[in-house]
Amino acid sequence: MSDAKLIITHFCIPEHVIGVTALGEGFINDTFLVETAKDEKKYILQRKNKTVFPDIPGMMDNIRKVTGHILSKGEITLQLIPSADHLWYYQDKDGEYWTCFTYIQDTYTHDVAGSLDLIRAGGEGIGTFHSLLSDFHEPLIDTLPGFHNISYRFEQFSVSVQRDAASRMSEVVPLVDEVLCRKERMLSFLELIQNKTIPERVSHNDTKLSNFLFDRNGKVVCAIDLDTVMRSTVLYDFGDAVRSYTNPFAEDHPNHNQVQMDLDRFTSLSEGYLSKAAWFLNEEEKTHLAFSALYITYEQFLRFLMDYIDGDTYYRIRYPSHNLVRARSQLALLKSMEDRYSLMQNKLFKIINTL
Ligand code: GN1
Ligand code: MG
Repeated sequence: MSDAKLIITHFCIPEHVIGVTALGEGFINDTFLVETAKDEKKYILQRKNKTVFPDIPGMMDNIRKVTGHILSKGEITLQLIPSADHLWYYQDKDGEYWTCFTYIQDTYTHDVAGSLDLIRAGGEGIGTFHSLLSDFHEPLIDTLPGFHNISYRFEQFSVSVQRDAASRMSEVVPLVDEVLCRKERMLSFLELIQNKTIPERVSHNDTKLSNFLFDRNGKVVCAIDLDTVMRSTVLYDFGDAVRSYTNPFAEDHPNHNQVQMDLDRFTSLSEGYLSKAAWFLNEEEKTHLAFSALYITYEQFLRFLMDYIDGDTYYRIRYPSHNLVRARSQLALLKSMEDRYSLMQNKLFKIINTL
């Protein structure tokens, strides 16, 4: 891989760079923290995954438009740094795409939500993000076509199952059955999106907890990882947040018996989200908030399982069965949501009626 220290010289950073170090454990991109001689001025450098993202210039244009819209309202968001060629990315001699944006001081990320207050704040952050973009009308490209389209995911899944590239199918037959037995129900939700009963808006499409920056008081500062900002339903974001925030354990928790959709967490998240978003959601959206959680958790279960069957070609893994553990963990979460579905609906009904 190209040297990140050399790459950073291709971006318009006025301060003297003193260090570039690898940051975090992204599943998809490689991320670096750039430190400068000015203590308070830091940047994030990222090598975007061009196997995952087919049109990185188009994706960066989406991000520029959306962050520009948020900035124009005087709100905080990541700010892109242009390259010396006045582009929102730099392409190195190996054809790799790099991007750079501001680092926001005194902010924190979390992998697992430790308190109901944090969960409520996360819900508010997602609702605020949607709300700020509810009057955004510029065109956006479809960065990852079919990203949350379960019909497309079924097609991919069926190819993976047929191919059995890593000869792992014999291990996962019961899990494949768990995918197939829910297929029709998931397709009927997709139908509501495709026939526009559930409207298209601007959404983040990856609202797991760790994709938001929090301040020291536990309030959301802004959304990060804007790679998947596209036009789609905001229900995908709510659903992904329920998947991520209501499970007291990480998404790859190995003890599946402990994984569950915790109703108190769900209530705090929903209260936070709806306090900021209820004003623009239509009745169909409100009615399907709870189901969106099942849909997205199901999709994530399918995607982890598919990657295991494929031989771990998409998600970065830390150990050989990592994707299988992730898939089992998401299935446990999904089952818990199914068991508590009517409780989730009742909670939402109460929250909406007391707003
Ligand atoms: C990936 O980029 P990151 O790590 O925030 C994935 C999401 C999954 C998530 C599961 C582009 O998100 O769809 O929900 O992992 N992003 C992409 O942790 O596939
Ligand atoms: Mg991402």
